Amino acid sequence: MHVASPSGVAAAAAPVTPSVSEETSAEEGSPAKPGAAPTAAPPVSPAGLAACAAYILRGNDTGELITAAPRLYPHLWSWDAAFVAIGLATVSVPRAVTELRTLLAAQWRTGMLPHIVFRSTSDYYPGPDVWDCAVAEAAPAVARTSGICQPPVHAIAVRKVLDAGRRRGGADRALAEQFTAETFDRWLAWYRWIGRARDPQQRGLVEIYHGWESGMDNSPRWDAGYANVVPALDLLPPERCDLRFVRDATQRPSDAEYRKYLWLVHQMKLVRFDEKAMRDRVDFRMADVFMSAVAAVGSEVLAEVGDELGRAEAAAELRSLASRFRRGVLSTVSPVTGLARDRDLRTGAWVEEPTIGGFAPLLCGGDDAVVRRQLRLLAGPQWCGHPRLRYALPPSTSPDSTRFAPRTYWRGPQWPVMNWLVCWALRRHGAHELAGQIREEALRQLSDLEFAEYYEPFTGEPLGSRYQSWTAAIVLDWLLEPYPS
Ligand code: 2M8
Repeated sequence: MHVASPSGVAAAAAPVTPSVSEETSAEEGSPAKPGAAPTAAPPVSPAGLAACAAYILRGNDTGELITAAPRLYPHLWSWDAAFVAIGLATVSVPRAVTELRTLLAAQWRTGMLPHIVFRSTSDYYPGPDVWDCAVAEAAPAVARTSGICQPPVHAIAVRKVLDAGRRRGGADRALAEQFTAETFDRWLAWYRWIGRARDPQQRGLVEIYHGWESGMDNSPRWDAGYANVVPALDLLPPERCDLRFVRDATQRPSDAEYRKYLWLVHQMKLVRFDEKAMRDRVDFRMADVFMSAVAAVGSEVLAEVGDELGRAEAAAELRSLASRFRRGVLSTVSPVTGLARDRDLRTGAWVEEPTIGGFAPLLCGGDDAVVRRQLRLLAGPQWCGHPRLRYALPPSTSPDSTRFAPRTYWRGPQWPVMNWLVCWALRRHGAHELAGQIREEALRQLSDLEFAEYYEPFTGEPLGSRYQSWTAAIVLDWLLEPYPS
């Protein structure tokens, strides 16, 4: 990995508290200037950066919930909420607990945590009326939600909230411990659901029926799967809501992709979101290796919490789930590239595209030789050490891929939240040096104060939404959590 230049955050000479200017404020929709060089990062102290991050979360807080972004994503997204809680835990344990409770209140009777929990008002497509989850037997009565799921990172958030409460002591400790004990069975039901409903044949691989479930919506990981999705109806609305807020359409999925996304929702609705029927009737069915790794590590983390609560039986069950998913992930590793691979369950074909999803074994571990090879790959010239990168951070798709698109969403840009997750996993495996370098580079990138959803890897230009909640949240964790240097 090329050596990180001195951090703009850590090396800032003048501890200037940054103010958010009109120009950057809420302009998720600012017309993009393709190829424009980013402006120089303003000098900002760690305290200033953390204050800005907290300010952004405060701004995105509707009282009901913290929206994933101020305008582009005006609702609660499942895995965003987990990362948001991780950040909130550093500044307010009670607010972090509330966020997780809001998500849990929308849990389906099956145990599934839905990928979106909708607020009462909506300026997002497809909104609750399109999803129409009331047709599903298992949908909750108290909340309007989508009918699919997202990666189960939530146990990490529960762990972080518990640790933060214990560190702070007093009422925070009492609240965090009470919350964890009281909700443990709800989280357990969620991981059980993943194992039962999404890995019915116990391959150790999570099946998904929509790219949205992966959280990496239009990644080249799903191109083969989407090639089989042929909409019989054109469900695209006359105006794409998302393009009102991100006006450079190249940063978002295309209309053709959106038609497929909406067609899959339509197909799911026809079978009333019944999990068995969805498996057979929906045109998209992929084994998602990254989500499987998240399921493995999430189950493991929840098992550790279970141990502390004296829930030995549940902990053993979670550990066996974790080892099933770990084995599944390792079974997909290409001996040629060293990367883990998704699989199209309709055709049996492996997906060979080099994307960040290929680093699934770094998340869940399980084979030291595979992990060592992945550490070298991650630091090497196809990834963080690519000579053209402005910041030494993993792009969502390797720049060496023919499908790499530096401005397009999950097809190339660097995602701060992914950097955080990779960093967290590296620390868990004891790779503190590489984790420290990624943290430092990521904070340098984020000292532009845009808190963008994703970044152009060669220029560092902020892309997509600005003031994205999970971006602000991970900044808080990185700056306020006591990490080894
Ligand atoms: C993006 O996905 C939503 C659909 O779920 C969208 O594009 O409208 C993804 O980046 C996803 O991972 C994320 O959870 C969501 C909200 O940040 O936005």
